[in-house]
Amino acid sequence: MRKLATRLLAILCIAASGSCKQETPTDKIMTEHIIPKPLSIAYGTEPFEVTAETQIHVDSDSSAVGRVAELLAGLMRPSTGFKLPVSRKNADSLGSIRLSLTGDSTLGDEGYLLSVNRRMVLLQAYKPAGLFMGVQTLRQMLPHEIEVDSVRNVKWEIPPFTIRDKPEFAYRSAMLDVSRHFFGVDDVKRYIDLISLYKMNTLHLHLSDDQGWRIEIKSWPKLTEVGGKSQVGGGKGGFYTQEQYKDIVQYAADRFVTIVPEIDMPGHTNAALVSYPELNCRDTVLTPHTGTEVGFSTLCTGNETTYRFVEDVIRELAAMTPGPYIHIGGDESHVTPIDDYIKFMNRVQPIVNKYGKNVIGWDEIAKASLVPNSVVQFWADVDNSLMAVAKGAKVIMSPAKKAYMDMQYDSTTRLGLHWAAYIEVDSAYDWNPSTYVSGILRDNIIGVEAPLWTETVKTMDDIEYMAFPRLPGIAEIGWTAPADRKWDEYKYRLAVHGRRFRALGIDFYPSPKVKWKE
Ligand code: TNX
Repeated sequence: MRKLATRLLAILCIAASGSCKQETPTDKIMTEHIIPKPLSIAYGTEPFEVTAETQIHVDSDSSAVGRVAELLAGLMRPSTGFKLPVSRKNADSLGSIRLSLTGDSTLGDEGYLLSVNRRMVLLQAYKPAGLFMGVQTLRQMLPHEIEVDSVRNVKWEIPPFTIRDKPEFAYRSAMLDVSRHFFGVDDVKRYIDLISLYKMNTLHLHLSDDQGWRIEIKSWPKLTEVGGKSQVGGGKGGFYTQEQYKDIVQYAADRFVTIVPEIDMPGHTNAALVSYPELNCRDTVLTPHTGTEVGFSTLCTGNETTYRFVEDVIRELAAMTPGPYIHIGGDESHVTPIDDYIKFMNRVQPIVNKYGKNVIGWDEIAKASLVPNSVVQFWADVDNSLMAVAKGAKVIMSPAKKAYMDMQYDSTTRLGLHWAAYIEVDSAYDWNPSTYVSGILRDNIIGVEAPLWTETVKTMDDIEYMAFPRLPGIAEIGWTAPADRKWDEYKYRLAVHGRRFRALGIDFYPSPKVKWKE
């Protein structure tokens, strides 16, 4: 009788996806707390238990699929202590976790189907990226101890859900400012790990600003020899060699994260100007900038050397960036006369295109003529962003009042700024990119980004404190349709993630808006 009731409930739940939480029959099934919330969940009866005998099977020769399987095994081996061998097998996956590519193109590039019952776990996707996304869901369905090295005495049960899932937006991004304070390769890799747990698929690296130039450019070596040696507060700064940058790009690609490098121009360029004074034509004494004021520097837009510089930088950057975009900044160029700014942007966009990449620029770039496929990133100025849409450009939504991870939570937060707003975890979650600016519609938007500027952020712990717990909310805004998102429900799921944050050693802000689980 009870089985029948459960089955009936499961059928009802498929119809009314996601709304079954209160009605589910067992406590085990109540453990649904996946972030971002999946498109639909149906509930079965008996969980799958991962044991010393469990194997991981793939049924494809694709090396990308093999890598996803190895990532899953690599996650589970230290905590469980099980061997979890990965092998290629076409049939008979009873007792195993099976990763499989299917011909179901309706899942899209990142969608997946995950079904769990007592006998097996079957994860299917149209593309390897979808398998990776499904693995993140599976990871969140395992006990949070899965994130810890060597724990014993945990029953490694996976609840019996059938999940069909795919994202609302294709572009789901975090930005890290490595210029104001420099963060090394290991920190960037950890950030990639943390954002990908929440299915973000893009990391935008803000590689240059007034305070420091962070990427080796072989044709202009002083950019890093000189411009790489400063940061806010006068610390030693740093930069990525091209080898290190490629290593980051590869690490990200293995996790289906695309790196979007940003060279901010023509403003925010003091570090470049100090390195090569011929790029400056203003009457100012140039010294390394270790403060936090903005808007005082500009490349000399009337000088041909500037365009040789820009082209060399973009050529070298494009050659080691497989992703489709190069971000050219364009914000707060307060000392560039507007006509010069427009001429500069009109000349620089085709240079980016010449090296096979599309442009992203902060919303000010909409003042220029936008070449086809240039994308505008809304951060503050509504008029600029509406102009971008009128010019046919797509938009990335990162409103400073909602999505800026460097804003303080409240006036007592030990780090951060508050020029845009104080942003508590509910405020960061509770907005809809498709209605945030009237006149910017769903179809104009490719996705969302959570930028983390680092004027006040010095260490990995600081990064974690500002990004968590807000970043999973931005990730959910990017993944889950607005109709399926409610703060009053999300806050319970987020509360459960506190355990996972702790297991991962994330130094998160324990917001009083959430009743964190011990
Ligand atoms: C504005 S957002 C900036 C950055 C600062 C940030 C601090 C944007 C495009 N420009 O230069 O770091 O505010 O919140």
